[in-house]
Amino acid sequence: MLIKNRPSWEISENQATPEQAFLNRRQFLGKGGIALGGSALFLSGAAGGLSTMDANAAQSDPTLDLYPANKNASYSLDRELTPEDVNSTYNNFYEFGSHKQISSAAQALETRPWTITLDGMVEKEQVLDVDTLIRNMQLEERLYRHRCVEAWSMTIPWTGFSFAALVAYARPLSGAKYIRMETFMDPDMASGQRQTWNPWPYVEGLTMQEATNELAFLVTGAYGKPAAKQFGAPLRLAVPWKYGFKSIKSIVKFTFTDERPKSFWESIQGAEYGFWANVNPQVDHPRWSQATERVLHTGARVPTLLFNGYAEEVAHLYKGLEGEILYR
Ligand SMILES: Nc1nc2c(c(=O)[nH]1)N[C@H]1C(S)=C(S)[C@@H](COP(=O)(O)O)O[C@H]1N2
Ligand SMILES: [Mo]
Repeated sequence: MLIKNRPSWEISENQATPEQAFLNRRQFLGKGGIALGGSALFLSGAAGGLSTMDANAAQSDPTLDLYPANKNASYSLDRELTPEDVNSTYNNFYEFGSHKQISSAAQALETRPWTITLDGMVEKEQVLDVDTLIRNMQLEERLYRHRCVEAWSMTIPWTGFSFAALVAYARPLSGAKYIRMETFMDPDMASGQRQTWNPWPYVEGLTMQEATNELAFLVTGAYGKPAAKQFGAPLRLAVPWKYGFKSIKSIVKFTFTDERPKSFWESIQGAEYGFWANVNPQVDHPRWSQATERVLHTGARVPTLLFNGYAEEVAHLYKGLEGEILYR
């Protein structure tokens, strides 16, 4: 199993597919998509394993008409996008297994009907149908970096809406300082949740300032269509200046609170995974260096940037907090 499904980051530099070959292949698949329709699904399915299944799931999505959303040009990047077939077959989603090849198992996730609860310190608690919520928000596409704490990275075309818009919609009370987010809990559906030693459901948290920062994004789609289940459909977070584990998937609840939430990973291993978890190449993980990262689809090792390259947008959020463990 492990030998057959060797993760891309284990590929040495000289074995990695040259960038040009990937570009050519992407152009080929792209053109095929226009000219061949159904057979292009077969082509990408053959190459990536799951794309046909993803495409079928996306086609039955009740919000399909909202895609592709307009690109927000403020969030473009100097990095090549991770090909969709690479991204959709290498995922971290412990609800469906503790390894990266969970994309098949994640198809068990039932994403409709799906409700989102807004509760805690808000003017009025609300339980919203996810499609009603999505249709009330302005969707846009943004290209974001994604840096896992395990030192691999991707670049993803997410579609979604700003977290600040959800906060406005929730009408929090002035005393609210944090937002605690929770993933679904359904051990019948998600085999990983039967592993009772983990503190399910998955929980994450942000400060109100972080959640309302322009970069905090609630993802509904990727690659120009509704999000594949393994990406954390129907609603997941993207906070690209933080390590990937902060970007909680398949959210069912946002709770406004004055208490700092304790996350899933903090509960499991607090010495390694803290509340802030901002990307910093100079602060090593207790068991490995964070100075560089392996670009998933090329295998190339590149320097990691402070706040994952987003210092201009977010560094001001952490002024005066130098005494805290901001980078773990
Ligand atoms: N509910 C939930 N959210 C989650 C995770 C998870 O296991 N469960 N894994 C996190 C980690 S460690 C990372 S790196 C990203 C992975 O997102 P991706 O599979 O889209 O790359 O999701 C994050 N969100
Ligand atoms: Mo991660």
